[in-house]
Amino acid sequence: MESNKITGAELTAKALKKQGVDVVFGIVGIPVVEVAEAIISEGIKFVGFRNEQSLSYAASAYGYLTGRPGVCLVVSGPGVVHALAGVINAQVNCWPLLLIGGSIDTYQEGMGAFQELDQVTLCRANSKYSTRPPSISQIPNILDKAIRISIYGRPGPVYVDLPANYIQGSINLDSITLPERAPDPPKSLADPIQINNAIGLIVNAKRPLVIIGKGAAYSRAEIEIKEFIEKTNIPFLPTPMGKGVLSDHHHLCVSAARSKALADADVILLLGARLNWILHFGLPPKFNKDVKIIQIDILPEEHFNNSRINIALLGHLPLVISQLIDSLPKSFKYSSTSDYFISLKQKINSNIKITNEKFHDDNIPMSYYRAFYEIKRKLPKNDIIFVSEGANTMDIARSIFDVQEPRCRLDAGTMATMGVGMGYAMAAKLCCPNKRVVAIVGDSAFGFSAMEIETAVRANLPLLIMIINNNGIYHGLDSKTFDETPINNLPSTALLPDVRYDLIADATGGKGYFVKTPQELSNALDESLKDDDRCIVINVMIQPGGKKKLEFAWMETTKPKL
Ligand code: TPP
Repeated sequence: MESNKITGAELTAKALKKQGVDVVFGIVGIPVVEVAEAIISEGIKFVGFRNEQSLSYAASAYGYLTGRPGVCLVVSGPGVVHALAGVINAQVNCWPLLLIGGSIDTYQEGMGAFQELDQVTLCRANSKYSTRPPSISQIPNILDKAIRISIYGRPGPVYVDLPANYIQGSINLDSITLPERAPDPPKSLADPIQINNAIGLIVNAKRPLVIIGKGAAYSRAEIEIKEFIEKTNIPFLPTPMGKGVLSDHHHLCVSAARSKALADADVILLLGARLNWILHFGLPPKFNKDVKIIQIDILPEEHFNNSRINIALLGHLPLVISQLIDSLPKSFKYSSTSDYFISLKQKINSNIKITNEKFHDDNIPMSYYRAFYEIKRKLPKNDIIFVSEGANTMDIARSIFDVQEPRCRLDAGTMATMGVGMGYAMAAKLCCPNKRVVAIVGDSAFGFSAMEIETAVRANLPLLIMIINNNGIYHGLDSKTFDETPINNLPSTALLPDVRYDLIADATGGKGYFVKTPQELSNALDESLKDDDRCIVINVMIQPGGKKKLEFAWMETTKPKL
């Protein structure tokens, strides 16, 4: 090959490098091995996973944490099918992601080729952009366009198809200009008339509340939100991944009185959060029936969704909050002695008291609360990124582990997807190597991507994984009951009792602990916290719970009027 000739694989790698891509999450096979090798030759980190679902989850979290799309490289057919899980999860979470899928030679299309699939069509329904470059020479431009689309407006996933004959074909590099790194998204202000209307509502509110969503975290609005909250003295409530935009320790945080704050508030300022199931659609009885909602969102179509009374502030969240700050009357400050404020504080104190009592239940097996109390006592207060998945495990952990910095909590998200934990944890460690990544996951949730421990060990991404093991999905059976139950009568939630998930860490060069008592848990944590360069799994046995009726506080939503 002449010196100025390069393959489509090499051109793809060069284009990604020029775009500033520094890590690619992938699994190789025909026809993308050459692309991965070219990526590695360009000095881009390639993290090879064990399942495309996990790598696409990892890439989506990487996109959320960095504001640039996490890049996935997968094989045609089943590789794209598995990765679609992360594409859809990214779409629902509004996180940027670029999936690059190998595909069959264009001249074999429709012939039943090896792993043939119409991937462009498959991804189109669930992404912002799905395409195949028309020629090898167009690969860099299409990647540039895909990256821009993934981060401009509401972020989301994009798909680019790379046929095998493009990957192996060659082109003269001199004939190509590689696009520079796609500029960061353009930013816009909200309509000044609506800003004034919003200020009118805010200053006249009797019981105002700010709700901070993960859109606020994504748009890096923490400085402006802090200024707004502290100037106005309005209480705030984060959504699960909005936690940490302002510290949970902030004196205006009313997370511990969530239901009361939602039910009482007469004016709500919604920052980068959607009125979906997580916020009970903004409807009574969870919300006050007369509440007025001011919504700041980057996407016009999101406004007025499910809510009745609404001021729509369209624009880039930090800029729009600055507009609000600039328009506040000079002397405005919400009173800390109002009945609303005092009743919220009282509710917070009584809820904290109830939780503290649950911490001191010394039964063995431990309760969720007893196990979490031990973990909370031992973990350092700062520089932690929490990853959480499971049902009760995630729900209870959310209220117990305080988050102090933005983008330091990742969970199953808007899709409530199990299996995201290991990918998210690795993405977090890649983005923030100086923080300790602590994954607190249910035993069922962990099982969805348990083999990725090997990926984390191999990629030198030390994680602290706490498996809250109750032998089942939501709850399971103790081993005696399990053994005595005929196999056809086992509840659908049951998993094998006392599974030694910790041994997966030992088997792959990490370190595992199997703990049944608070003291064993405490000892394991003491040792683990001295050890910050290995993957550690602490398998924490808790009460299995038996054949309970399912109860989900977080699913108590309103039946919308049809
Ligand atoms: N499959 C996917 C991909 N996502 C889901 N949310 C579910 C299935 C249904 N589901 C919800 S929570 C959950 C499952 C399977 C697991 C809950 O069990 P566990 O992780 O052990 O946590 P626990 O509630 O027991 O604390």
